[in-house]
Amino acid sequence: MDLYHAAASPFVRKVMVTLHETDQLGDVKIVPSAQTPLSPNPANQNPLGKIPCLTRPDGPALYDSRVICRYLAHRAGASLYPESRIWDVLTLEATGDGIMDAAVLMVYEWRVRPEGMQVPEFVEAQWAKITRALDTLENRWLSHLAGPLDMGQIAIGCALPYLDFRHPDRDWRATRPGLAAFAARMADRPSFTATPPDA
Ligand SMILES: N[C@@H](CCC(=O)N[C@@H](CS)C(=O)NCC(=O)O)C(=O)O
Repeated sequence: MDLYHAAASPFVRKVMVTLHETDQLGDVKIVPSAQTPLSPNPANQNPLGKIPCLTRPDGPALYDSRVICRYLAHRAGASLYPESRIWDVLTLEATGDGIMDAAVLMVYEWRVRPEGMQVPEFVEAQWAKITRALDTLENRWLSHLAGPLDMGQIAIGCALPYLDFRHPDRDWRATRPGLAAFAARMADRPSFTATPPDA
């Protein structure tokens, strides 16, 4: 299988962490594919032009990190989507992905949109989404985050260091000690130390 990949992408990192955690790294060839909305990689088999995208020998290419991670967990028989708490896991994964979406849009606003057309209020509105999501995680989800590894934890575990990577001036830890401790725990896992974000 080919994985369209860029080490800066938190969505790609979800897939890489899943490959590590389910011992499937050897089944995937990494295809470097750094891109922006204005410069898609024509070889990428995701018609939406986004990464990650995973090609398979026995079916159409898979895209969206949620689909790819679920496929990989199923393929490995891994218990990253436990039926007993599936709605919590999927909601947590959606929260992690939403944080990443907002954080990536902030980057695009400054990097992709021409000078003079950038809208600071748009950037701050994205950051407001992130702070609401972080507060919800701190106030509602810490006990789940302390439990056995699942895809919700992997998604949040990838979203938090992406904030440090792209938005280091925003001190999200200051009022969220529980989440800060969770981020530190995840950072120690071999699957995370092996997949640091890289520009
Ligand atoms: N929902 C998608 C989001 C993927 C995404 O936004 N990837 C970014 C890189 S971090 C991308 O490919 N951007 C190029 C574009 O938006 O055209 C997923 O979970 O895979």
